[in-house]
Amino acid sequence: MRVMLINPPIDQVLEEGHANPVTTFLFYNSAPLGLLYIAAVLERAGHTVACVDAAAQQLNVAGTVKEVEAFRPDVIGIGSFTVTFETCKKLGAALKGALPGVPIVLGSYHVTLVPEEAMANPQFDVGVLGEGEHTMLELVEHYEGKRELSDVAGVIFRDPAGGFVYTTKRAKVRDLDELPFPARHLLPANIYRPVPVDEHSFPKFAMITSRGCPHACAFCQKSRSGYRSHSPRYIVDEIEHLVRDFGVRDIAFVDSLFCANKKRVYAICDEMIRRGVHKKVSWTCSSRVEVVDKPLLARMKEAGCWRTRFGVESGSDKVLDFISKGITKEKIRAAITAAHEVGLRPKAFFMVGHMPDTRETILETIEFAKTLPLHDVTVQINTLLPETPQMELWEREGEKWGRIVNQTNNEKSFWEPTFVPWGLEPDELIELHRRFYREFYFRPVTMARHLEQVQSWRDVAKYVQAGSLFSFLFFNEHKPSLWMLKDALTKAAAGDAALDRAMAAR
Ligand code: B12
Ligand code: SF4
Repeated sequence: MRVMLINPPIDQVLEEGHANPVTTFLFYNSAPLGLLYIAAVLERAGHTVACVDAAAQQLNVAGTVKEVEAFRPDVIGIGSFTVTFETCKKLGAALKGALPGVPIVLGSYHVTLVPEEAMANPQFDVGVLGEGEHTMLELVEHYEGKRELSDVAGVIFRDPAGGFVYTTKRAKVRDLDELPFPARHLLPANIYRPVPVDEHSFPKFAMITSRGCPHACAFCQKSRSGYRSHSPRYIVDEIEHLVRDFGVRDIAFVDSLFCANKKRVYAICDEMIRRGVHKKVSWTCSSRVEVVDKPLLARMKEAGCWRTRFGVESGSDKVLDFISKGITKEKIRAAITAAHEVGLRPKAFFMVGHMPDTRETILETIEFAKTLPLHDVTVQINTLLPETPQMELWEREGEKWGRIVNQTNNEKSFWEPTFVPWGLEPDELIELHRRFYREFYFRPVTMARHLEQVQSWRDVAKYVQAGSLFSFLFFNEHKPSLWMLKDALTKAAAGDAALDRAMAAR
């Protein structure tokens, strides 16, 4: 069968100006691996698959429909993110209008988290809950007439008599190594550009080496989601495939938690070094602060790692405790200092607007971040998403903690307030969020750490891009105008052209 898989557009976000360019950049920087794993499993079974990443290919709804029509699919699958769900609904309706006989399957995060709300939209025929590889394959078999819909585990559909039907729960893929590598050949490789400060060498691809997370941070949808890992052999095989078939020189391991335990990380590093891939690619990964120590970080560096990203979230022990982060300021300092000392250019993720946050705890967090030897930070505004421990708390204790100020899905981009703790105002939260970036980056020590990295014109182009993106945070108060957005992206594109020329000259 002919199957079309789509990562939906983000045009509504752009049209309504709800996202700033930093957010917009986040939508383009890595291929949708979940979709590509499904594509690979379908191709292995002999189906013909095409993919559209409308967000990265900058297609609007009409442009996406045109691509789909040209492919003439028998089945369409669309991934659903909360922040893009409004556009996803529009796309589903437009596709139903254009290709009324073609079933549309909705998968990924949003339908998994709020199945009935998502499937109340009649343009979607079936919803896939959780991991999609085997479910989508069986659904395609159903549309071929080879099995009943009720025999496909892990789906939801509307009952013609009213209400919804859930089939039996789909077990998570136990042995990840049984999966083929994501079908990256189905999407153009050159459309994905890292955020400039996360750039090291090109081409840079994303890879997943594990799924799920055993921890239970209050804000996170991966909380208590179980943990499974690919074997070091599979991981290094995939790296070799990326180097051989795509010329990849840098890899972002985008697992929820790459450094889940020391043994796994040592085993991966050992295999990389044994097979010599550390001489061909560099890489970055995520970690919890309590998992790593200096010898492990040094081994990672030896195996090609150039950056570790740590989930820090707050600089207040009181807040860290409340969000069940399971770490302290002392542990954070130890891990980040060790990473810096071995040359891993540590980056940390923070959030402002946690339920117990006050102006004081946020200022404490900014001050704390400035005392750490960090090279970069990402700061987001806490957003209550379904199926997170903090959403359960909100549902139980609600207004004890604060208020919801924005309700729609497309505001849940993590860059504008949707929930505001008592004692703070939405504008104040925005101001503190922008202030965090300003105070962190506009310091001689941070600038010096970045200047040390400038070794070529390519690096200069990179920092021009970064500057044009960050200017929104520094000089524009709330929502950027589309003109500024266009300007920033044009400058980024000019930088990209310079990078392309540099790559071609290699
Ligand atoms: C890599 C990544 C990205 C990449 C690529 C995104 C993409 N489209 O795949 C980039 C950097 C671009 C990105 C951007 C954003 N991300 Co992001 N991202 C991740 C991350 C770290 C890994 C995703 C991944 O590859 N997982 C591995 C694959 C194998 O799993 P999977 O994606 O879940 O796919 C499986 C199922 O979901 C399902 N499935 C997926 N697609 C489809 C499609 C069909 C048709 C079917 C049937 C099934 C199906 O089957 C897949 C295979 O089993 C996750 C956290 C995590 N570790 O999972 C966050 C995460 C997905 N991102 C999130 C968010 C919020 C964002 C952003 C809004 C930015 C932000 N503020 O953080 C944007 C929006 C992006 C967009 N609309 O495309 C949230 C999603 C929350 C939600 N309810 O929507 C997550 C869960 C992080 C979190 N804990 O909050 N992200
Ligand atoms: S924030 Fe990180 S460590 Fe915490 S539950 Fe989510 S993925 Fe796990």
